Parts: sequence; structure tokens; C-alpha cells
Amino acid sequence: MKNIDSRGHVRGESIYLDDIPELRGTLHGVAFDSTCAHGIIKNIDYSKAEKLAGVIKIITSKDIPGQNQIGGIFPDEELLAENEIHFWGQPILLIIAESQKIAFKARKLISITVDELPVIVDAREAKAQNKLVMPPRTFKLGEPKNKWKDCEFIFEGIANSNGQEHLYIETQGAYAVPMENDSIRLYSSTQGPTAVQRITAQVLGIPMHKIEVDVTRLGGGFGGKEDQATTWAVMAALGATLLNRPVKVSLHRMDDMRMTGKRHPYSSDYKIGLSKDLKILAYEATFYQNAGAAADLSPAIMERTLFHATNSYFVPNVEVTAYSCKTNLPPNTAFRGFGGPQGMYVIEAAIAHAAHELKISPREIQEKNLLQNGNEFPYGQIADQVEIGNTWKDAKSKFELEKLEKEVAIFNKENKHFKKGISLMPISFGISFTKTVMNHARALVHIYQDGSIGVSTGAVEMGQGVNTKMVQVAASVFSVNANKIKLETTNTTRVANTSPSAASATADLNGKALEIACNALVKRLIETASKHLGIAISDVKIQDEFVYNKNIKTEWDWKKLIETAFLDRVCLSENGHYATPIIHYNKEIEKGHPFAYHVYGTAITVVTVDCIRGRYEIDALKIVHDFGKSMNTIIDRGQVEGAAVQGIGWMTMEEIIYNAKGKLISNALSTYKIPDIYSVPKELLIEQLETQGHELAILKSKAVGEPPLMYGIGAYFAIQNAVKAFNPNYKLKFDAPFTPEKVLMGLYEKE
Ligand code: LUZ
Ligand code: MOS
Repeated sequence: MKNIDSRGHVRGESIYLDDIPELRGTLHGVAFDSTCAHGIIKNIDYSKAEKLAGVIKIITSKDIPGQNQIGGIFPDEELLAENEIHFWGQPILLIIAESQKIAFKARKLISITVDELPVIVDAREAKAQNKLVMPPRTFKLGEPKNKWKDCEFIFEGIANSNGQEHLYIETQGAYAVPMENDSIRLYSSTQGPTAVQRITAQVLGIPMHKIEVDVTRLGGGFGGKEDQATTWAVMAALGATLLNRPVKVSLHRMDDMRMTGKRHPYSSDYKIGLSKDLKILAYEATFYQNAGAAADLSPAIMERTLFHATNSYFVPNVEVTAYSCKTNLPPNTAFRGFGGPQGMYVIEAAIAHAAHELKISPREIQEKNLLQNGNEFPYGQIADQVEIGNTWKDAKSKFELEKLEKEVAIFNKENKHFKKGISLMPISFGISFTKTVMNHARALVHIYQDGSIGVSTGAVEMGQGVNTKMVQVAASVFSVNANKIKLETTNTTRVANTSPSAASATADLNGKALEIACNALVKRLIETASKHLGIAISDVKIQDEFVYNKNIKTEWDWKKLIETAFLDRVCLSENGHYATPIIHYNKEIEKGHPFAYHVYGTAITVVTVDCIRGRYEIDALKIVHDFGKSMNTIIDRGQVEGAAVQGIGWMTMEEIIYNAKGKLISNALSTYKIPDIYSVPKELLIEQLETQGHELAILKSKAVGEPPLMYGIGAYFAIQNAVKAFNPNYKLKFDAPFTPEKVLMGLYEKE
């Protein structure tokens, strides 16, 4: 089935926040933000700005009717800074004007004096000063401390990975419209409508039922709108409440880049111990997560780093510890993979390090330690239905790995100024919110009396195709044509208390809820048909919009069935609720079964490095991916392609730079490079693993949003192998992204 949005997208008719027609009298909000990263506000002078024609109001923290508090996990983040500033770009005032242009002009007229305080931008420095968001956490399996003496080889080192800008095409924004009786309708470009509703209620000091959040779709989220869409929605609602007029806040790209958090940079220590036959006997790692100036989702992200610290390998003795370090950067936040990639990168670095010293290919180590059924993860879950070995085997055979390796070797022998590198990257990603209580969803289904169907769920469409999948679920349960089904906007009045669309789990959670609702309706319809047609309930079947008696088609079509049920006063609406079974987790002992299942895959990456210029191209990315039984191959392949390229961007070229004072230097698309059409792999092959799929995946079609991002990690090691092929003096470093500058330095590094 084609993506239901493709026609609208291509014709420019799809509705994003800025496409919502503005009501007469709509005002525009722009944040005035801090120009230093840490300090105490001494004085703010906005008298000139206030007098500018078209400026309606300058809102300060004192105008907030409820709590000046937007923290999602911990209450540690003000909407508008009152006294102390914690990061460069922190909102201090909200300017409301007749147009955004006027508001921007007014912003330039505001002056502020701040008593500056010391700025910390580095996670390890924050840890040294004991500035932590929360106490550290440790996952442990076996006894690594006692195991080192049994290891034939031990290697230790440091691996750093940098942040990543979400760069959703649609920037953050919201539009608030005052309704009667102090209610507000809030259109928000958010992955988490309920989070927006809850925090807005808190800031305005009103109950949640006064706020209706409505989301048609997002122009991309990638995690950046899981928690941080809230800020802007709350600002719009605050303006609308104080002025009783519609208020829109829609961020300029550079404001968005400066004021919002990104993927967390990590600096990590690793220690890996291997036996003579290359079994990983012990692994220790300490992760220093750069959380930024407030908790945001950092504690949960830190947790997922620990969950994925051993990637696709079984290691019998593991001890991994993570610190969430408080710095003066914008609060870092969810980003596709949610800390998982940062954890996986470190063990891959440890393996690359070991292989380098032992003068073997990393894949010999990788292959010997792949996870198998019955293995225990460091957090206690027992691996089952493991597919990593199958994807690995398939990748090797389908893509003729040995031939590829030979070609690379020959190329490197024959070429002086160009070198190729190859790597393998296995992935295993746990599916479920790691916080068990978040794993539930609801769906509301109406069958209208003409037989057409309206579906509302808690899922937010952000380009990932979840709405198309929801249509497929309803169409398959009802056995009707997809054109009978309309996907409604995501709206907190229709579907309440939702978890954000995140964790790759949106189609599973909302799809299962929808399946439950549809099945309940089908049951009622079957009873109706049975009663009127005199067929035993067990013999009635609805198929392809007809009622069947056993396998014989009756006269009754879908329309007749619905009409009759309606006249029989049968309820044609249903609210389905789903909560993932099986999963549980005990934080006290750091053991449990947090994931419904895992997604597996293996990628082969081949690169060519230009050893004069330090530039590189990704020649090929060849993937065997475990889709389960994909319910929509086009959409799912699109997710794999997009995620893999995003992962490559993170590992190779996207370089977020803050200076020592905490100012974002890579603050626009001229200074922050993301993969373009020239930097995607020249050859991108995706093979589906033959598998039955998993019962807890919707229609056995596994979650696909985040896992393939981690294929991109392979690019780092492929480039490194090419650099090694050119320069025997190159000293192994794990400092992503591997930018052309770093490649060049590596190519000409001396003994
Ligand atoms: N968000 C969240 C996520 O709140 N919890 C998670 O476990 C998660 N995992 C991936 C992406 N977003
Ligand atoms: Mo996400 S990182 O699944 O919002």
C-alpha cells in the first residue's frame, strides 16, 4: 500500500503547522534568549522594545499564572529564566507582536546585563565537579573484576561521540487559539500531544481538560519533538491566555538550532578482555553523558545507553556505569536511537581496538561473540527469537563478503592516493519504552452509518508513515478497502493520556490498540449478521466487504451490514486499549524484561578515502535487516534508508561545535553539514531477512524507526580501516564524527 500522504506531499497540499490558516487577530510570539551560558540576571531593559509599533506585550516569568516549570522527568527547567541563566539560548522573555517580523525587530532592542558565572561545556569536567543530573546507574552481569586475570588480551581506551542536530525540515512551533470558558485549542508540532497538554496545564494553572492539543502531522521529529516541542506550545498558550487572542510561535531555523537540545555527546572509557580464541570474557565501560543544563529526557536516554552497551554480543561478565553530567549547554534530548547508538559505538570501538592490536579483522571478534538464544543481557532479559546470527550469515553470503574484502585489498594494493575500507556493523535494538508504564495506547474507531470509518489513535504522523500503517491495520481487521478509512488528526480530546510517538513503538502500541477496537466492532457486526441471516456466529465471516456464511458469499455487503447494525441500535464506536504484556523492570536491582522484542540486522559498509584531500565517499551500504514480516515494505525500506544515512551523518560529517563559553558555532546550515545526495552511499542495498516476525509486533511487522540508524556506525570503522591502509603510523582514535579534517590529520600522522 502506498503512503496515504504521498499525493498530498507531492502536491504541496499536506497540512503542517504553518499551513493552518491564521484567524483574524492572530499574534506572533518570539523568545528573547540568553547570550551567555551561565550567570545571574542583573537587569533587563525592554522599554524600547515595548514601545515599538506592533508590539503587544513582553511577557516575563512574573506573568505566568501557574508554575514556571516545564521539566518532563524532573521539575528542573523554567519556561522563562527568572534569575539564573543556565545555557546560551535559554528563553528569558516572550515578545508578542502583530507579526513575527516586528517581534524580531523588538528583540534587537532589548538589552540585558548578567553577572557571568563559570561555564562548563564538557561532561567529564561536570562529573569532576560533581554536577550530575541524577545519581549514576550501573548494569552488571557476572563478575568482570574477577575475570580480568583469565583474559589473554585486555585493551582499554576512550571513545567519544558528538551530538547531532535533529534538523527536522519543519522547525518547532505551535498555534494556540483561545476557546470559550477559558479553554484553549493548541495546534502543536509535537511527538507528545499529552506532554504538551500536561505541561501547558501546569504553566497556566488550569486543569488538563481545558486544553485540547491537535496534531495533523510533523515535518520530521527524530526525537527533537518528543519533549522539546512543549516549550513553544506552552509559550503560544501563555500568550493566548494572557491576551485572549490566537498566538503563534514558529521558530526561525537559527533560533531553533540555538535554543533547542540535540543528541547527547558522550565521552566513554572502555575496557575489554578476550580469551585466546577471541571470546569477549569481560567488558567494562563508563559513560559520561553530556546532559546539558536540565534533565529533560537525559535519565531515560542514559538508561538506554546501558541497555545497549553490549550491542549484539553476548558478554558473560559486564559492568557498565553511566553518569548524566550537567553542563551549560541547551538541555540535550531524545534523538533517534535514544542513547542506544552512543552505547553501541563504544563496544564497537573496543572491538576495533582489540582487532587492531591483534592484527586481525574486527569481524573475527564480532562473529565469535554474536548473541544467541538463551543468552542473558546484562539487564537480565533472556534473549529469544534472536536473529542476529541469521542477518550476519545472510549479509556475508548474499553480499559476497569475502569477494568484497578481496576487492578492497586489491584496490589498496594498486592505488596509492585512494584507499578503501570495509566494516561490518551488527545491530540489536530493544523495542518498548524502557519505562514500562509508558507502553500503552488507545484507539477510537467510529463506523459511520454509511459504512465509512474514522480512526483516531495516539500515534503522531511525522513522516514515518504510521498513519498508513494504521489504515492497513483497520482495513485488514475489517476486511474493507483502505479508501473506506479516514485517519483523523491526533487529538487529546479523542485519545487521551498518550505516550509520545517515540521509541520506535508507535505503530506497535497504537496498532495493537486499534486492532483490539476493530476486533470488538467486528464481533458485534458478526452477531448482527448472525441474528438477521440466521447463520451460526461461528460461521459468519466478513471478507472483502461481504458477509460470508462459512465460505459462501451472502447477499449482504458491508453497507447493508452497517445499515442493519445501526438500525438495530448496535454501538458502532469502540475505544481499544493496549498495554504491552510480558515487560517489566526493577530499577533497584537493574534486572527485568524491559523489551517486548529486539530488532536485528547486519550492515556491510565500503568506503573510499581520497588520501590527498581527506575526503571520502561511501561506496556501498549493504544491509540484511530483520523487518519481521514487514506490513509495508516501501515505508519500512524508506525508514531503513533514512535512518542509516542519518547514522552515517552522525558518525562522519555532522559536527556540533560549542565554544568554551557555550555558544553554538555550528549554528546554521552553512556551518553544520548533513548528508546530501552526494554523500549517501552510492550503492544502498537492503535485503529482508526471511523470518516469521514477532507476535508482539503489529501484524508481526517489527518496529523500524530507530534500529537502522545504528548501521551508520559502521561508516566510522570503514573510514578508519582506509586510513590505516594508507598510514601505518596512524594511531587509532575513536572520536566521532570522522570529519574530512580528522581523516586528513590521521592520514599524515607521524610516529
Ligand atoms: N523515549 C522514551 C524513547 O521516553 N523512552 C524510551 O525508551 C525511548 N526509546 C527510544 C526513543 N525514545
Ligand atoms: Mo524518539 S528518540 O523515539 O522520540
